Parts: sequence; structure tokens; C-alpha cells
Amino acid sequence: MSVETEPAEVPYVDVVVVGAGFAGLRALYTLRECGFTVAVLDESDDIGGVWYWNRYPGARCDVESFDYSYAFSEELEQEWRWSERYATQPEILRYINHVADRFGLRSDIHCSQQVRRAAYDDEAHLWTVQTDTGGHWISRFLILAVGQLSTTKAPDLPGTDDFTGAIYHSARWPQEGVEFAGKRVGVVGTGSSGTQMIPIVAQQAEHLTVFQRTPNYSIPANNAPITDERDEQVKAGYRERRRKALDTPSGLGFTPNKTSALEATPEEREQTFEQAWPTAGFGFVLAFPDLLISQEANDHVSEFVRKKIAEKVRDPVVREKLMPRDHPFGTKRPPVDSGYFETFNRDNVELVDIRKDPIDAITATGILTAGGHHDLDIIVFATGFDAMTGSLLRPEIIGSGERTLVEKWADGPQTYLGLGVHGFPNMFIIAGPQSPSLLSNVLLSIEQHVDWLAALLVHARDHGIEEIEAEAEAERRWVEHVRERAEQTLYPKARSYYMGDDVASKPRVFTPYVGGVRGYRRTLERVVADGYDGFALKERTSGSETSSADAAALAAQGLQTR
Ligand code: N01
Repeated sequence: MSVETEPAEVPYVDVVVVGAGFAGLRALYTLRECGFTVAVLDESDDIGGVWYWNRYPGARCDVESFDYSYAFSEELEQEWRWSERYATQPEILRYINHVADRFGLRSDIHCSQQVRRAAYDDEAHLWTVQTDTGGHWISRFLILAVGQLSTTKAPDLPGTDDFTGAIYHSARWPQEGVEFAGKRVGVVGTGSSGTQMIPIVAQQAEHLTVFQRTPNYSIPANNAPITDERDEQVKAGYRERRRKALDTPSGLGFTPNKTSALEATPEEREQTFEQAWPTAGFGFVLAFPDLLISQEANDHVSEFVRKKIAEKVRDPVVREKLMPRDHPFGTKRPPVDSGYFETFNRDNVELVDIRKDPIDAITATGILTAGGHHDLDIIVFATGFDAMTGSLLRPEIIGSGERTLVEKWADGPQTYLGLGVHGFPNMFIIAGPQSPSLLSNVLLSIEQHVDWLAALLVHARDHGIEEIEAEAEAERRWVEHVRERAEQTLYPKARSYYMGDDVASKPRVFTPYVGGVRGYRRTLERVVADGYDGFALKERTSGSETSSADAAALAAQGLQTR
């Protein structure tokens, strides 16, 4: 029987990982293999991260299945059979669940535990992590694997509460699905989610109204089933495929054409674009190496894509509304679509350009724009996320000297290599701001980060190091490097979530790292070769030869008195 006055026991683990998506599961697997104890916490009631939530019709990955999958286990690689070039959300979620079961990961995953607060104890060099349901952990290390696109956002429109129909967000889709048959549906937002969903909703709904703010370039997916022959072919050369991916800027295995788009003749340029258009998918942005660097080169590709859009849309007025002209191709993340533009040829689909005809309010029966009222039964917000930093800043994270991450990042994210943050010792981020992250095959970047971090933690354990902290000067130089590299590109010309334009209150700074997977990998290797250059590694002081468990017990006592 427990004595009432005794403090409740707080579990100690070597590492708390926040997030049970692709990154969190991979971290759990690898850290366990290295002999660490781990607790993975996730706010959802099951694993999967974004692939748990994004169940909207048509949701699928726009990186090829063979590449958007774990590389850490050759057995897993060989035994899993992807059915399509671009896997659907249900198939990806099945894969994630298969991985969790196959590697026995579930026992260390705690769902329905939204991290509310994580605080660093400067004396004990430990993190204490608290969740909304009263969960409480103490750990030496804290790894934030919260994803880049997890915190949703929807427009704050007057009258939203008055709407008598149903409102959904693409990334909080109900498990039971949504019945569109016989309904008048409005979709707000034409990013990757809207672009994937719109063709399917159009087929099912009685009428679909699309509310578009920015016309988007989109690349055709040319999705197809994976034949047995193709499956065998890829599996026979999987190691080489993975190795090649690591050696490319995108981590997707596409090596850009070596010559500038401007050195090619108009005929050669056209031929290269035509060849890449139906086959390259997202890799089309790399058809030439300078498409995202030179405005003149980009003008050619932007015009090529506009021409392709024009070929697909019959009505000249609708066609013109769909023409992306206000940003260079690729500087906002281009969707990869299946029949998006053709959908606007349907009789039951209407396009509203809300830049010219802005939304005034939501009413009981639909959406009121300057041009009139649109009667709707269902409204879908495919309006995206508080991207890249939203989920990192949502919990209260308190570092050294009681400084919060929100305070530290008031002018934008500041990290060393995207991995560590000065003032937040023993805390690391997976595929977060200032790493290749969303500008790469994010799964490859996740695995790269996890392996690198696991090696760092093993190094720390082997050398009696109990505190690891990014140094201020190394961080300052990295932030500057990230900024300089971005300024050499066309990215700052667009209003995009890369630039922090997704949320009005965000500082306008470029958030991911454009240096590419290959260059970034070399940087990580150099940092290790130079003895973890840029990280202060603090050894246990003599006389404090405590084991992790002892340290945890001490911290737990201290914690009770805070
Ligand atoms: O979100 P988005 P998403 N009023 O931010 C509009 C990944 N992803 O969920 O362009 C009206 O791209 C906004 O307009 P504008 C992928 O990385 C991957 O579609 O800001 N409209 C835009 O049209 C992707 O990039 C897959 O002017 C408003 C849209 O909503 C990322 O997730 C599939 C608005 C938001 O587009 C995000 O995609 C799906 C407002 N107040 C997503 N606010 C894969 O295949 C925003 N919009 C892997």
C-alpha cells in the first residue's frame, strides 16, 4: 500500500522522445539498439504522426514509396511490398504500424500524452517532462521529433460558429471519413492537401466550390501500381539506391542535369522539361541545377508549367484564374497532383479567386464573398500548418537559466546544424528548422539525424559526458550560413511557409536549410571528425560518479521541491 505523503514515483529514462511518427519511431528503435532507455510521448491516441491525422480523400505521399520508407533494416526493405509508385495514407499508416510491431516498439510508446512542459535542471543536467494528462518523466536527453507540419491552422473568419453544416481540416480528418455524396462542398486552400483532395471530392460531391488564394504550379504524379518486375528490380539494387539518394542534394536520388538552363538551347531546354515532366515527379524542380537560383532560368520553367496548365483547362476565364504568376516556380512547395487542373473542366466544379473576390464571412449556410454567397453543406479547410516551428513552440520548453524556447526564437529559429540549441543543453531536434528537412526527402533526413544523434549519445556515454550543448558562436555562424545560402536562391521571392509567411505573427526568415542533403551530410561528418566541433561536451565532475538511475533519483527528489 502506498504511503500518501510519499512523492509519486517519476519514471527515469535516458531519452524522452516527443512524437511517435516516422522520426520518433526511428529514434526509439535506434536508441534502444544502442542500449538507452527511451520513452516516446505522443498527443494522439495512436502512432503515425502526420500519417495518423491526414486521412483526407486522396492523401498520399508525393515522394516515391521506395524512397519514402526506412532504410535502416534490409529485411524490412525486402519484405515490405509497396503497391503504388506514390503510397496512399492508409498504406503508409499500415507500414508504420508494421514497423512498430515488427521491432516491438509499442511498449515504450505512450499515446494520449501531449507534452505541455519540459524544463532543464541546470544542476542535475536532466530534463523533466510533463504532459496534459499528468504524465511525468525525467530524462538525461530530450529529443523533439514533433514533425514539421503537425500544428494545423485555419482562417479566423467571422461567423464560423454560425455554420450549420460540418467543417473539417484536412489534417484533422475524422477516422470514419466524410460522406460527400449529394453535398455542396467548399474547399479553402490549394496547396498539396487541397490539390490532392479536390479531384476526389469533385467526383463524389454534388457540387464543389474551390476557394483559391494563390494559384499553384503543380507537377503530374503519374502514379501507377508497382509491378512485380519493378519491385524485384528496385529491391535487387536497394542499397545502391539508398547510397545514391544520400549523395544527392534532395535525398531523392535525382541528380540535377549538370548544365545551366541558360546554357541549353531553347530546343534542348524544352526537350529536358518534356522528358522530366511525366516521369520526375517532385524531382522536376531539379531538371536544371539553376532553376531555383536564376530568375531567368526560372522564367523558362515557370512558363513551361503554365503552358502545361493551359493545355489542361478548357474555359479561358478559369484557366487564367489558375495561372501561377506571382512567384517563381518551386519557391513555394509545388504539389504533385493527379488530375487537379482537369477537375476544373467538370460542370459541378467552380473556382473562386479569393484575392479578387475575398471571403467576408462564414454564414449559417455557406461562405459569403464580396461577389456573392456560396451555399454549402460542408466546408473543408485545406489551409495548412503553423509549419516547421509550430509544434516545437507549442509546449513550454524551458532551458538553462529558465529561458524559454519561445523567447529564444522570438526573431526566428536559432540552432546549430538544426540539431542543437544554445541554452537548451541535452535537447535535440529531428529534421527541424535549419536542417534540410522539408527541402529533402524528409524520411532520409530523419534517419540521418537519428543515426548522427545516437552516435553522439553513445560518445557521451563512453566518455562520461553528461551535458551536451551547442556553443553560442557555432550557432551564430550556422544561422548566418543558413541565411546566406537562402539568399543565394529565389526562395525569398515567394510568400511561403519556408519563409515563415504561413502565420502572420512569425518573423520572416527562411527556415529550412537549402544546402542540400549531400552538403549537409559532409558538414555533419566534419563536425564529428573534429571532435563534435561546435558542441560543448561537459564531463561528469569528479565525485559525481552517479549512474543515470542515481541521477534520476536525485532529480526526482529535487523535482518534488520545485
Ligand atoms: O498546406 P499549404 P497543405 N485563407 O500551406 C491557403 C506537405 N504535404 O496542407 O498559398 C485562404 O501548402 C494557402 O494559400 P496561399 C507538403 O510539404 C505533403 O496543402 O498561402 N486560403 C494554400 O493554398 C505541403 O507543402 C503531402 O496563398 C488560405 C493552402 O491554403 C505541406 O504538407 C500531401 C488561408 C495551404 O497550403 C502543406 O500542405 C499534403 C486563408 N486564411 C501535404 N491560409 C505529400 O504528398 C492558407 N490558405 C507528402
